[in-house]
Amino acid sequence: MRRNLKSLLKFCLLSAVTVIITVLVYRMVDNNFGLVNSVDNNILPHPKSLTDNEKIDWHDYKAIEKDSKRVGTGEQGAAAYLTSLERANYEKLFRVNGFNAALSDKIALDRAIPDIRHKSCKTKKYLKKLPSVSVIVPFHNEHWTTLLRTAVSVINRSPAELLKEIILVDDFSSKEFSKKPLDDYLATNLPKVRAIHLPERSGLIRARLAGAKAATGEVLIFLDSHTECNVNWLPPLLEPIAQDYKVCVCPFIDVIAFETFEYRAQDEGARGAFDWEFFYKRLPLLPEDLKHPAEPFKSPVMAGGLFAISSKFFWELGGYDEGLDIWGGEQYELSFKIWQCGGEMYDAPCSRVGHIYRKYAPFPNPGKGDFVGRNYKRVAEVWMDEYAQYLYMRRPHYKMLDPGDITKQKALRERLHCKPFKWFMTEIAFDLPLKYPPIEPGDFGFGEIRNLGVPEICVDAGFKERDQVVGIADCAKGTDIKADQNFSLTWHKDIRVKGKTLCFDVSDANDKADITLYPCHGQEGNQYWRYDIEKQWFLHGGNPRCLDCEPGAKKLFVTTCDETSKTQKWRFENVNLTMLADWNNVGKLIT
Ligand SMILES: *[C@@H]1O[C@H](CO)[C@@H](O)[C@H](O)[C@H]1NC(C)=O
Ligand SMILES: *[C@@H]1O[C@H](CO)[C@@H](O)[C@H](O)[C@H]1NC(C)=O
Ligand SMILES: [Mn+2]
Repeated sequence: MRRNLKSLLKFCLLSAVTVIITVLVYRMVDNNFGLVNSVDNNILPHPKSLTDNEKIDWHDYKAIEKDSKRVGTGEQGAAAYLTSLERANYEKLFRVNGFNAALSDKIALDRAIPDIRHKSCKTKKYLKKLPSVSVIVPFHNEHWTTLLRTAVSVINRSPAELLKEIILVDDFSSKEFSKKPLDDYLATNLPKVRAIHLPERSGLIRARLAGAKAATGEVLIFLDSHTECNVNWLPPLLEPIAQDYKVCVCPFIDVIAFETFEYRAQDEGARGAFDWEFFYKRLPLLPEDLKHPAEPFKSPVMAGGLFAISSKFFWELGGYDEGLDIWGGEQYELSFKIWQCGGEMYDAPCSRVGHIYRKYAPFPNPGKGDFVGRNYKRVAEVWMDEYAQYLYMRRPHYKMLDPGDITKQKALRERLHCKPFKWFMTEIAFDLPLKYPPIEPGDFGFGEIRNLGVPEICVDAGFKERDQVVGIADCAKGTDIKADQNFSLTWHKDIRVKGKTLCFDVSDANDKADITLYPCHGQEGNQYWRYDIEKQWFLHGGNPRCLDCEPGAKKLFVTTCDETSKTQKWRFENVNLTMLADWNNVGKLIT
């Protein structure tokens, strides 16, 4: 009995020592990634308490409970409407804001919005020790209540101990309230919020820089001036930065409808990208991202307006290029810099922020010529190496634009030993060229589509618009009748009406289904077509049906393929045999 007790004690002691050693080794390894050490490289790793890695539930259940009970106009993110009596100001305010500002004035600044996060976000814990935050909100003539609602939502939905300050950067607004009335309002009602007033119109980029310079928090979070932060938005943005200060994190951006202020998701996430005219685009999530819907996933570029970055890393990267004017291209500049110069960028699905997408931009053109083009050229010249030519191919006048002095930016790239753009394209945006090829392949075929069973009949779009059905008509070739019978089978594997971005779309799975014109989405699916040159078939969809017609009824449709049918055979006026033979590889071309 005694012997047993002794050996049991020995065993316990041994186990305890093993556990302690394991924990210590784990902590030592882990310490090297802590923000505390990274923020100041001069301080050697110091022993942290064993609770440093502790995770806690950051939800503010009291506030959630209180929000759940709110009722009234726009509460819970429901669509709201003005009564006919309230519409007096509607037109005037809509015109200067690009959204329904009169309605905004009817909605509480602290309204509740629905918690639409993935359900696993609701039980997720985050590091107890997170860095402090400065929220920076640049604005130019933002409407009073949308600006204040932005600040109020930050305050109400952020842990007070993490939120150091909110800085509203007034970019030389001309609206009355943006000066003293705003300062007074903030001083009385929102002590954590202050406004800085720029002495001249500086543009979005320089306004953000001015805010960042004034900020004292460890992490900078940039927000647009008409946003609303959702439940527990802050910890998911901060944790990846606490673990590695060279990480930039973006929230999911939800939609606040410009007319009704309804709050809804735009989708369940996508990776940021661009096409070669520098339009912001999105790429699908990767299979491994889909397996972890509450975990941050890597994104090649940010949408631009909403992101968190450590102040240390932001300034190591030189902030934004100060030569960028007004707006445009800054999201690419910062994203390329982050990736190429040793950082990473993530989207955090559990952090959601609503944003009013305006109906139109209400501000006049600043009268500075093609400043967006000049910005793009700066970004291209400094960061994109040989890939810059693909932008210039589409916008040849960029070659003539003067990007200004870029020696400082080039020196920064040297100094930080930033990687080439080719590395970014092959490692981070590796699937971008599939969807947005630097050099677009030609068409598989184009011209008239003539039936072989009834050779005087051709496919005819009849000058129709979206959502209208495509039919057949007498072939117009060689006659002077105006006709709409010219189509391309593009490398996207869709059929487009010449001169329009309308595609042949079949959404009906019946045995006999209409073909409708719908804006081309380049995603195959409903718009996928293949031309089989041997059988002379136009095949639609992955479970293919064949293009067919009923000449008497003048009807065009897709139906089950039939080797013996004559009306299913079509002659396509011009085809590229090389491309057709290489069908499966087209669209996979990476140059
Ligand atoms: C049809 O469109 C192509 C370009 O897609 C053009 O080259 C061709 O001349 C057009 N054909 C007719 C008959 O207009
Ligand atoms: C057919 O496509 C190939 C590959 O894209 C291209 O090189 C060739 O010029 C095209 N031929 C014609 C006649 O357009
Ligand atoms: Mn905006």
